[in-house]
Amino acid sequence: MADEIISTENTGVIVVDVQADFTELKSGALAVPGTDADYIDEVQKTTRQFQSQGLRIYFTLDWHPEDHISFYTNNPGTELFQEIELEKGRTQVMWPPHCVQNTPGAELLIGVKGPAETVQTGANPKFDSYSGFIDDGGTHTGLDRLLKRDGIKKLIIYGLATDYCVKHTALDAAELGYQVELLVGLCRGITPETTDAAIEEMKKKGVTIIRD
Ligand code: VGL
Ligand code: ZN
Repeated sequence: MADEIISTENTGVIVVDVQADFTELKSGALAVPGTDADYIDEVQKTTRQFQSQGLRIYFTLDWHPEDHISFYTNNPGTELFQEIELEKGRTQVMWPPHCVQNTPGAELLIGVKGPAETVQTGANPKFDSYSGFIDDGGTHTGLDRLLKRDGIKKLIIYGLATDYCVKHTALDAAELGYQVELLVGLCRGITPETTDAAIEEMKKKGVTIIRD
């Protein structure tokens, strides 16, 4: 698979949030279905292959403080997975506490031998950030700047979760003018319905969906 996709040196790879709390393998707080050892092995293998072909690797990490707004435990009276309106036009799903900074749940499960960049998201307690590029308050994470510094024009994206961080990262990438390919086989979603809808939306907005 990796062989036919890659040809240029201006291609980057974004591996989205492959962290302990999102996996069944580590009995994570917000484990995404289908994230067993085989899944992690495949992400690991493909990512290393891309790197050995000369592509630059960018990892995003969900990286929340303990008092993050997206945790239902920080919003008294709310229930798990409820969607609340924080302010006019800004909704927030109530997630279980996950990916708390510097805890085992936030651990990145993919390692590469060569250089890679890591971009943290959701570190502001007041704003969530499904996108690896821009948080819900409009603040840039620095990912776009790194990609521009490296001369990246095309992005290969995969990881967790298809219906949240992968979707928003891919949509923002397309909107920012990158050519985007989504490797669906290396993505897992939280629910089938939102995952299907996310893939449709990405396709509609110019993301090339690659199924292997
Ligand atoms: C994510 C829910 C909450 C994700 C992050 O990485 O898709 N989903 N925080
Ligand atoms: Zn999160």
